[in-house]
Amino acid sequence: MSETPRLRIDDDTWLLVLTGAGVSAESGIPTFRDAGGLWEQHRVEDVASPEGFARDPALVWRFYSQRRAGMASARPNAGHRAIAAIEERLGDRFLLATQNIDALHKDAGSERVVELHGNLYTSRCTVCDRPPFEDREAYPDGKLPGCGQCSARGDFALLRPHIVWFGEMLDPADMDRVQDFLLAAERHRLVFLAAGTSGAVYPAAGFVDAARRLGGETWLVNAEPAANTSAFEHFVEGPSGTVLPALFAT
Ligand code: BV8
Repeated sequence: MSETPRLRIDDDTWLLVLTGAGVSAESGIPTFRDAGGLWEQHRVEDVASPEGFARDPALVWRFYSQRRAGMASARPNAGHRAIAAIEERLGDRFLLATQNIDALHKDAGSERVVELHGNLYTSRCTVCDRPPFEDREAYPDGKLPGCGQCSARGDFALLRPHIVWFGEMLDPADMDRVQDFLLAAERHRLVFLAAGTSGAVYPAAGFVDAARRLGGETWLVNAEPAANTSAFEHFVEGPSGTVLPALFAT
């Protein structure tokens, strides 16, 4: 593999990292759009959309319960650890926005994390105003989990994964956090690095355009060219578990 170009991180660098399913691939978690990926077994509309959930909630709960069960043995890889280490070095000049719903960034020690698409281990009630809560249960096939607060009142209300599905808005507070970081970074040396993402899903796939408009330096680390590779100044092709530690090396 050709020598990895050096990403300059200096005292004025503000680094925004965006990750996708590819950074968890080396931890054994299937991606969405690679061969054998999650979407191969399912139509996106059926398992990651509110319409699909309304049509067949048992199928959606089976899809997310399988992913919860599949995560049990997963551990962070060197890519996750490299991202946590650069956060340690940069402090509030760093922010991680992840499209991933697994816990591997937090398990690796990342703290300044925006979970753009939600969290696999969180559920919420489809009826009452109970805040989203931790739920690690991989429900048995066909089980439709109900809200404990609603059932205490004698009502059955279906739980849903606290996930942003296609056609659903991302949490405005999350988007504001990314936007505020970019605006604060404008007065400094902004670097935007995306890793392990096909660049297929918006609004995350548009972050590179926002970074460029603000004069930021842009990097893509991916196993193959992504849908928006041309928007990046630098493209380093390779596995994130190898490339990120090299790229962030002091
Ligand atoms: C929204 C659920 C407002 C959680 C997900 C037309 C134009 C523009 C936008 C739209 C449009 N029509 C509709 C939209 C909006 C839509 C969208 O972008 N659609 C796309 C498909 C066109 N977006 C939305 O609906 C978002 N909401 O915009 O609201 C709105 C509403 C309606 C209409 C317009 C606007 C909500 C988006 C969130 C959807 N939820 N998932 C879950 O189950 O996980 S998205 C899903 O895809 C996952 O969250 C995943 O994170 C995300 C992106 O996928 P990637 O992470 O990139 O994974 P992928 O498998 O694709 O790629 C992995 C990459 O890694 C590959 O390139 C591979 O080569 C690489 N790789 C593999 N191994 C490695 C590696 N790289 C490095 N190292 C390795 N070892």
